[in-house]
Amino acid sequence: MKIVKAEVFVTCPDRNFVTLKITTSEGFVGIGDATLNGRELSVASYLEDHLCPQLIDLDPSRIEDIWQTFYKGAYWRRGPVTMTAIAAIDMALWDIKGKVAGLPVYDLLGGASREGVMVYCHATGHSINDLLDDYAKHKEMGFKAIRVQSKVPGIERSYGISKNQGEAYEPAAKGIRPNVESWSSEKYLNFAPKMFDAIRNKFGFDDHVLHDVHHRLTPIEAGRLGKSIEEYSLFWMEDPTPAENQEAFRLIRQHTTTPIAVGEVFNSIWDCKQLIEEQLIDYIRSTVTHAGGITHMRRIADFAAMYQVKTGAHGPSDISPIGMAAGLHLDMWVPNFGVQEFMGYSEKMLSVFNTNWRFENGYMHPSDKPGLGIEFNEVEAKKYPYQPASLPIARLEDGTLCNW
Ligand code: CS2
Ligand code: MG
Repeated sequence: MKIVKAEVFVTCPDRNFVTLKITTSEGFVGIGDATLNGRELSVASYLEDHLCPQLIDLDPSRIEDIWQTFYKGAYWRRGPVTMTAIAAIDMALWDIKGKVAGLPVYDLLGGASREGVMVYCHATGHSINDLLDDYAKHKEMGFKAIRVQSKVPGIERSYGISKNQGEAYEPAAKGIRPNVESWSSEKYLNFAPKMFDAIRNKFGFDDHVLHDVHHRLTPIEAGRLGKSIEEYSLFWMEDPTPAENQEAFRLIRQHTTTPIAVGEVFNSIWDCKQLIEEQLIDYIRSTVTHAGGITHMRRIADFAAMYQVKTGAHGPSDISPIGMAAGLHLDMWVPNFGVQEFMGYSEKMLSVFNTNWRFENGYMHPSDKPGLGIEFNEVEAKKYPYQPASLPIARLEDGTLCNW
């Protein structure tokens, strides 16, 4: 069997998604997610102008050899654009392999290690009271793990809070120029413990409560935060400080036992090697879509298992349902599973991606259909052309550019 066609589709049902479709000489079709929020066209071009022409006539069953060829053969290795492009090809080839074998991808990886994948949702509020209402709503929906984010008094617009209470959150605003949001670590550090205190006082300690700091603190501030919220027993505090300097997490570890999750912006095992082998983190957040696909994410997960680090994959709505489906297959197999983020998708998004996954009582299952178990509707996709969109930037009160 040979690859005879490799096509890239950029569509925008409420937000931009990039999809790769690989067709073989025997009519098997595989699909992969190549979405990189705010840089979609960069990945689309990397695929269309460089990798797709090289795919023609290759044997689709040789997933590892194709992965190695596009990783080592690029010379300019790693980076989010390169690794997202490779990931899309990898996902599509695993999808084909499953369809040829008549098996779901998690079965090809080694079979199910659990009955279902525990997922966490997002509860947000423009005030602590709004957050408590949104938390109760998600608890009612059956979620056992809930991420909490609230608007911080005195900070007008910052990560994780939609413009109007209750509307779906999409960080990338339409248009080529990023929105400017604001930040104050001092206001946030004084406020955060009150948020968790209100959640635990009202709902108790049975649920898993998570929180995303989103790279915005210095290491010592992150140590202060972790220490100040230990009594609330978080499942994790995420991205407490930027992770380019992996040893910065040694300082956080010296001050707090609050578990740490990092890695959604990572794209290879090298980005997290020190964090994992020094056990500076408890969960690795890297995803199939941005870290080289199932083939590379499986390597990262196995390396993490040696150090008792669990997976906690990124799962915002700016990873397409194809990437989510591929991630759920990995989650079903991976022995050192922690939790899977599931922000959810709009009706319009799901009109383009026909999923077969199941959600029940806080757990998800990718489906037992052969391959990834998801279909891409090209006719619907054509209704929603690409729209330029950019992630925000953030500035301190004195105007200094800071981490968003
Ligand atoms: C966030 C993401 O879900 C998360 O943990 O960090 O929503 C992130 O801000 C977006 O994926 C950026 O596109
Ligand atoms: Mg995050």
